[in-house]
Amino acid sequence: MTDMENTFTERMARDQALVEDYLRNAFTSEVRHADLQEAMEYSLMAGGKRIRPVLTLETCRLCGGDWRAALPFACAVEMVHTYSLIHDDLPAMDDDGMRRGRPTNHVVYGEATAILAGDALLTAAFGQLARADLPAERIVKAVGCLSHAAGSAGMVGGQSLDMAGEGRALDREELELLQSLKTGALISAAAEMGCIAAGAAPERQAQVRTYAQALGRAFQVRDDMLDVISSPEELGKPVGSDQANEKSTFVTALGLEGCAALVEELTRQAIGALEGFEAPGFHIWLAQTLAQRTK
Ligand code: GRG
Repeated sequence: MTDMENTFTERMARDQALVEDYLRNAFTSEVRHADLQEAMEYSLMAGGKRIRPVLTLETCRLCGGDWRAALPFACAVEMVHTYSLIHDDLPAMDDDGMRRGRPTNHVVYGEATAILAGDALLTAAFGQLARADLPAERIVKAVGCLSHAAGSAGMVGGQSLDMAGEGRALDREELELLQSLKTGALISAAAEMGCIAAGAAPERQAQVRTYAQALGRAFQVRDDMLDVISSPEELGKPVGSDQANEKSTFVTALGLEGCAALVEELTRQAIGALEGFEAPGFHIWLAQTLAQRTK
């Protein structure tokens, strides 16, 4: 590892620790039912990679903002992401038993509590936005950005297409649309909320969107590859589930080699979008690192 890579790895670890601390203290006295609070914290504090909140913090910094003020935005995105994972694992959706290296929420707390824990995390996310120590105008923009990305025009819409497409082969175009909504929209919102927190110019936000959309696509293609080439120990969830469920993925569409080439090309595109930023080193490193991730 070069000195530069070491520095970025440390910076990522420091950002992740900030996010962990903030999330740990997010619900202390508000939740009225101990089981519900436990279920929310069980999934939220289960050791996810925290890529989305790190992207918010680092993009705020990239745009010259005070990244500490972006922490509530960052953690709001992670709450939405965690809710989506809890609901995605439910018997009515993917019916998965393991996530983030532990039994899924509904396996431990039952379906009703898992649904409510997801609902409460989604709602709490918007409460977090309201709490940010930033100008009201930026908070309003962040509400618009996150609700658009998480809702029927974004992640929920993608999940709905996914459910509707079960049992038949999707073509490349359908797959791209589904994944750009299901996974890409929230990743893009995570980065754009960093721009919003920093009060960045619209042109800068547009560049960041291009970066994050390419990053999100590469992330999803790599995710499909990992379901074939990784192990349950590494991923914290079963592998081979796409094939077992006869799902259309980028691997079924392009093969493993085609996927590797696409991840490389998308990573190049992501990095190319950063031209003109003063210090894009972390974002470049992140794109390169995610392209080779093993979990
Ligand atoms: C239920 C509304 C609703 C949406 C579900 C996110 C999602 C939509 C489903 C998850 C299915 C899945 C495995 C998608 C692949 C990409 C992805 C989002 C992986 C999980 O994100 P990571 O790798 O997870 O960032 P960690 O645990 O590290 O946070």
